[in-house]
Amino acid sequence: MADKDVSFPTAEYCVTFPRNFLWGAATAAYQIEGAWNEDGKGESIWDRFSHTEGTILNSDTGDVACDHYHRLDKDIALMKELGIRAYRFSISWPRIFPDGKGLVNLAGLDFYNRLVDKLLEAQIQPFATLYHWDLPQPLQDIGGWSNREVSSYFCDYAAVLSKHLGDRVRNWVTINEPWVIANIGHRDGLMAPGIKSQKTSLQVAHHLLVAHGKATQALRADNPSARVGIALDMRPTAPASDSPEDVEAARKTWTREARWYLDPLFKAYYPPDIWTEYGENAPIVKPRDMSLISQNLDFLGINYYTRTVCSKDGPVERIPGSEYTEMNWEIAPEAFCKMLIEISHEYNLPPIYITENGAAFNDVVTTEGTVEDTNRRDYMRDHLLQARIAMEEGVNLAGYFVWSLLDNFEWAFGYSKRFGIIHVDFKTQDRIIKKSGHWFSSVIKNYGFASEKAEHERITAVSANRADRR
Ligand code: GCO
Repeated sequence: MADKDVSFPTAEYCVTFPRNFLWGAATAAYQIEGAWNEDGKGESIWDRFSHTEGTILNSDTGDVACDHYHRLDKDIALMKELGIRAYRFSISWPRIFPDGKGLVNLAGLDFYNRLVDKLLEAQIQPFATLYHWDLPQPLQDIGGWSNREVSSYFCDYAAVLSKHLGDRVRNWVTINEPWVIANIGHRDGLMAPGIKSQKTSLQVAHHLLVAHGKATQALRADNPSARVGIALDMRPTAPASDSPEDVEAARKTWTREARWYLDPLFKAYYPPDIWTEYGENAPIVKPRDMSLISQNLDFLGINYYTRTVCSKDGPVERIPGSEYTEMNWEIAPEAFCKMLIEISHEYNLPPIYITENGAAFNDVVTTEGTVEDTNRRDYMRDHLLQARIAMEEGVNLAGYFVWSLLDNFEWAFGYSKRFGIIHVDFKTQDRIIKKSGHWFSSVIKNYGFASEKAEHERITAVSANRADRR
């Protein structure tokens, strides 16, 4: 393969993106902020979970994480240096409401006020996620997301943020990855709050969608120009063989994981076959819930990392010939393109943002103090290439946020998995922009990247083909 580093202006062939394509980076509060009990912040379910013996690899916690809470200026300066146009961060609910409801903690609000002001000063658009998994522990004590009342407290929390930040924050993501919250947190018990019940997980999933619907209304009530979306984790499936059993396993897995959210959001119903299969575990749904859930959205956020190859006996761990990241996730950029095209045909979708895409690799700091993560750069490049092909196929893709800005606390894996385009030394808190970060920066500046002739021709061919079909 030709050197992928060829600098853009001199490259003979290139992959270019529209001028208004939004380039961003993403993080989440518990994974980077630290300051877990400072300035009046309450305890979250992730504080409780990570402080419980045996839950997190190496007994790591997010107590300090990247210490971003105290290093705001430095981190925004790094984003500015990279030329990032938008920053997707999450707000820690227990910083705003230490008890989950009731009294607002002004110091917590002040932190996000400063963050937003400084981002705007640096000409970086804020994309605020309201819920990236850190529920206030007092709300878990009354049942957490399995208690429908929590969706009303979430709505109150959204209203407070809209009132205080809505004059400057235009883009809001309500809930991040409802499937993971419901299934890994409440069915498998591997993430906070560590519950193991299929029935609870399905009710939680429904209440998360209800909470999304209520928050959407609250965000728009005060600020009619607010743009609201949700971020879904999406793993397309492929059958391990042509056998009808494998094909059916792939279809069912996709229905349980992706359609279970896409159908209510964009068609106002749950997939009937899986609903029947869940039997008495199916969630309690109240009248009007489905219209609340399926309100028009301004964008759909998609978090994409990998695909699942399904056989009748379960997911296939290793596909011969495929490459894998440190998470043991197959690198599957073509499945990304295919999925974007398929869902765009099937659903009437608003513009899509890739709200997360990235990879964990074992990074090494060289004696020169650099991180030569060519593997991560290639991962991003290959996915961006496929994103660009999907756009030529008619997918309404408006932006791309890399996961993640910084190496951070990777949930049950603690600090053992590095996803950042900026390296963090967790002892000294020193930051180093990795090779992938420098590359991403050049992509933003140049609206694209140097490519091989074949890649360039592929995009031109898709484009011509589509024009013919019109
Ligand atoms: C998720 C979360 C992120 C993760 C990232 C890598 O997708 O699980 O949104 O917080 O860190 O996805 O696993």
